[in-house]
Amino acid sequence: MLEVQQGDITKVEVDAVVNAANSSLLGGGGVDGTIHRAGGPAILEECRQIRAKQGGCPTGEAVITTAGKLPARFVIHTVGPVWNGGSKGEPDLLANCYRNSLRLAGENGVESIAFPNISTGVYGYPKDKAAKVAVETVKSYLQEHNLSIKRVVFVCFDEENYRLYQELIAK
Ligand code: AR6
Repeated sequence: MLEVQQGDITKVEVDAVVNAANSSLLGGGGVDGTIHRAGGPAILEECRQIRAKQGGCPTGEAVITTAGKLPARFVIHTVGPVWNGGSKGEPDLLANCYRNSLRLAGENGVESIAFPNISTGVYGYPKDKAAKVAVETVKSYLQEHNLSIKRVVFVCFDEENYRLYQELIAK
């Protein structure tokens, strides 16, 4: 049920791909830039519509759009916390990203979902700490909720995250 893969999340065959977005929902660098480039303009168009309605996406929250040209059906955009030393609510906010993404996926009948290592790039969240939050939160959320989700793939871009997730999943 929980899997780890190394590589580019836009290539993974799942129903929903999670994007590590920012509150503007208008794209950026990192995995966000790659998802918008690979998925094409339909994703940004829907993000703009959501932004017009609700004015962006607060940290820890998530919104869902088409996946455009990606193999997935949906992109779930969530906004991770910027790491600020760890005592500014970062762990709870990061956990909320995973919970809200899974909730939206469940509401849309998603059976397989891929997560990037949210906040561990530009937002500077320490990789070991973020990986623990991710795996623990996903495990307990799936245990506590009866969702359509059968498969969760943690897609790691770098070797360090890949190793950390493999260790955590093996436990
Ligand atoms: N597939 C999977 N993972 C990737 C990919 C990819 N194609 N590219 C990068 N990563 P980041 P953040 C990994 O910086 O820290 C954006 O500008 C990367 O190695 O993309 O949440 C947004 O617009 C890292 O482990 O996201 C926001 O402004 C992880 O994805 C801001 O960055 C997250 O790195 C969000 O920062």
